[in-house]
Amino acid sequence: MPEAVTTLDGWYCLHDLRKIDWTAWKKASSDERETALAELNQLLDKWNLTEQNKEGSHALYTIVGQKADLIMMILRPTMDELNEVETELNKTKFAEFTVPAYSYVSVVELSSYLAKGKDPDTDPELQARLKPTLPKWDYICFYPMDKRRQGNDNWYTLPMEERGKLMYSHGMIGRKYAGKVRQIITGSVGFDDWEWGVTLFAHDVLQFKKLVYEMRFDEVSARYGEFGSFYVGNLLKQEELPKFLHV
Ligand code: 76R
Repeated sequence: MPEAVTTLDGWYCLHDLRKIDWTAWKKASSDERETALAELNQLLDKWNLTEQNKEGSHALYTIVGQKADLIMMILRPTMDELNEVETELNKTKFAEFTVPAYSYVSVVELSSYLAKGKDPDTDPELQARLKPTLPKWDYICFYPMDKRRQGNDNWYTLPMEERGKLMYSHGMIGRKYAGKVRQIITGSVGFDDWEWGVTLFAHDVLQFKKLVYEMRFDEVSARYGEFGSFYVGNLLKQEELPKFLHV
């Protein structure tokens, strides 16, 4: 049996995608809308504090296209805290005006194909990658993916050495985008319907297309990659919420 790669696992992650029920929002009284916005702001203030204290992180983006209107990516040290955050959000007045679109549960993951010989509990670079403060770059791209398990194209029957070589080539392509695209890989085997969540952040939205396209020609993606739906969006700053929600 091929050896499983060891993974380093960091903060737990929820991608919470929602549509806004604009009809209900428009029908609501301005008092109700104000309360909803105030409660949302309170919650975001609390999350900001958690982020400042390095006890978690979050990112809020609007989604382009009909799959969703909003994406919230939330990181917390435990699955319990993640669940609490979700429930707290669901209890707000604002949540009454949202409709679930998609959600994804995973954990920040670094595989040890390339990073060897460092102590993950003390190494500051590894710690920063396992418990990241999410970049508030202008654009987000999120999609879930699997590694194929079919006939001769079975990632999980490849020897470790072969997978390591393929991942090296994958990493080399990725590195060309350093500073342009930041990727956060979250593992979801046993947690959700796909094996990984891929979250990318960029200053220039076109870099997502360039990176993902270039990777399609690399063997890891060309031969072994299976992909779910893609969600792309724009940064939604807290101070922009009133404008976004204005009707
Ligand atoms: O973590 C590292 O920097 C080491 C190299 C590396 C690993 C181990 C790396 C680098 N990735 C790793 C693991 Mn990746 N990555 C994806 C996608 O769309 C596609 O074709 C695939 C989706 C993108 C866009 C991407 C980007 N990566 C993984 C894994 C786990 C595999 C496993 O364990 O079997 C998946 C599923 C995955 C998928 N990757 C990079 C990037 C980028 C931009 C880098 C370079 C990071 C840098 O060096 O700054």
